[in-house]
Amino acid sequence: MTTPGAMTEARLYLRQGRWRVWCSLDGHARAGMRATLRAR
Ligand SMILES: [Cu+2]
Repeated sequence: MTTPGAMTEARLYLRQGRWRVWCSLDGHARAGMRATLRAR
């Protein structure tokens, strides 16, 4: 979703529901760079 060292602005068109997103950099998701989105 993003490249190392870069800030990313993502515009997501989501279907209704819950989406789990996380950072793909090594160890980041484990360090808490993740979230759960709720689309309404
Ligand atoms: Cu990260």
